Amino acid sequence: MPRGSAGRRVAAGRERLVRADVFTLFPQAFEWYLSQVHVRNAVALGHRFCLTNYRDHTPLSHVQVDDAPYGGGAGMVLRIDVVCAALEAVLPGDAARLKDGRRVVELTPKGRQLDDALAAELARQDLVLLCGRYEGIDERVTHLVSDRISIGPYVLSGGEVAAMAVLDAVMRKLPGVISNPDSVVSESHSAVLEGGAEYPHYTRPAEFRGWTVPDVLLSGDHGAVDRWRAAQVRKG
Ligand code: 6GU
Repeated sequence: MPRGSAGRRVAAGRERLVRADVFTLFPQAFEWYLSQVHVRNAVALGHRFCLTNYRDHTPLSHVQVDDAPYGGGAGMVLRIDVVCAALEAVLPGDAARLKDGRRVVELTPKGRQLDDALAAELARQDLVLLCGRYEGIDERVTHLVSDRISIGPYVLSGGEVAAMAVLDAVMRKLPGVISNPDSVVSESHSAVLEGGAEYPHYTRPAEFRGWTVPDVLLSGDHGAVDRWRAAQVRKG
């Protein structure tokens, strides 16, 4: 792969460009995340991140997006007609066919838990992330999605924080996005480390409040440093 003048990898023409669409009632929640340097790197390479507010495309009056649950009970449910209208307003074709060419993901605590392998899988195709709020999305969303993903065994107030976790894990898998590609390959939990944690990092000062840095890291012996790091990874 060619390298840019700053030593950064630049996308070769054959690199696939990914489009990630996020559907949410709270697009402003993503502003900080999308301004981060890694995201801007990805956009500069030609990847796209598109935010859509369900509310901007609702076919209902009074910008209604949710409704009381059939059968009664607490909370409100995001309507399936509203979700379909938003999808069909910004992506081509029937909402139920979108999953044929891309991963369409509902963020839900009932989903499959995100891990590194799933992030790598998601990075290979265009991505649509559907965030729910309130009690979630009408269960008929199952007709639209290829995946239901959770980020862990706890309940969040909405899918937005989870969507950012998914986006970030996926984006780091896109070639050229991380300036130093070695940092992606050796990163925690990737297959190279066989699922183990990354080795510990230290920087200056070498001593602070009596807290020291392992001598081997100050030794200048790169072979010894590599062996120490490998041993740390194995220890987990
Ligand atoms: Cl994806 N959504 C919500 N609401 N809570 C969660 C989650 C998702 N993953 C873990 N907890």
